[in-house]
Amino acid sequence: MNEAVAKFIQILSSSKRVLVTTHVRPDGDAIGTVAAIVLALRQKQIDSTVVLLSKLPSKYAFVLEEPRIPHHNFAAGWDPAVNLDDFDALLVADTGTWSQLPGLQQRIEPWPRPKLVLDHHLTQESWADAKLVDTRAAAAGEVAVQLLDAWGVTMTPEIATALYVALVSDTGWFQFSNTRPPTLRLAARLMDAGVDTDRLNQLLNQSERAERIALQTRAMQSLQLLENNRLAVMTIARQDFLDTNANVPDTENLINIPLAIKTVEVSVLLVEQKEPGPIRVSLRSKGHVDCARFAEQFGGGGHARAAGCKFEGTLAAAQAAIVPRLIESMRG
Ligand SMILES: [Mn+2]
Repeated sequence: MNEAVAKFIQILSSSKRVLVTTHVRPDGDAIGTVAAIVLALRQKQIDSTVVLLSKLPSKYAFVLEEPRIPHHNFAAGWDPAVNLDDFDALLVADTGTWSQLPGLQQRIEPWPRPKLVLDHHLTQESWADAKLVDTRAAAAGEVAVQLLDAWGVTMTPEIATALYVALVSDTGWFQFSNTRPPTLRLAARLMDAGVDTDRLNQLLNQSERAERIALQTRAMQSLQLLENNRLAVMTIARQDFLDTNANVPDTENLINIPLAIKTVEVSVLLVEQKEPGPIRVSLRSKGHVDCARFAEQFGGGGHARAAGCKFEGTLAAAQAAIVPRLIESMRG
């Protein structure tokens, strides 16, 4: 057995209660992986509580709500109902960096209990007591399966559904280059375990709010094609959220739209937050530019084909700082 997996099992099986969390602005992989882990812990008679650092996106609410997974939202600060003394370990899924866990570092760093990181991102820090990181995995959900299988967890329809959400979210329904044969074999195994894929397709792809489509229209109207149509730049301003009545989670996947254009190699989306705060910059590449390396110049990170960073300043200043640097790295 993999050493990290063994350490995870040793720490988790000697815990009575585990605090489980994931990165800010959780996506389907984050929520699905967290749900699968909580359900696995439940099977092992280990109690757990989920803390989210952002509001649970309504699209993914069913993943936690259907199996009645208790969760707290820390978006507005630490919920006093969650007392760290009540927990024997912390498990962080789908990130390994404090910057993706705003508000947790001060509380967790001095906390003398084991901290576990289960992740598939390249950008990592070394504060965890045990790390199960597989950067080849398309989703953190794939990494979670390594743990669940080694621990002898039964693949119930509920766990399989949560993991399927994780997989489809990070692979764009098995379209992105991170989809490997093991990803598809796992998907088949999850279907065998009882996933209703048609229901998930309707819940995840055919349940959009009209407000989101209105925001998408605004983003697409902002589209600029630079460098002989190789670089796509889209912006969303605070006013766009106000005019369309959309929310920050409604920006998910917008960045992928310009990649439909044949000539586009890199897509960048700059989002001015609804509340005062830094500009959020997302990057996607078809392969030529390493997005993670680029984002690291601005204190961000991620994967080669998908990364992000934050920029303190106005939307225009962020655009002026980032776009010329991106053009430079596309020429380099
Ligand atoms: Mn992920």
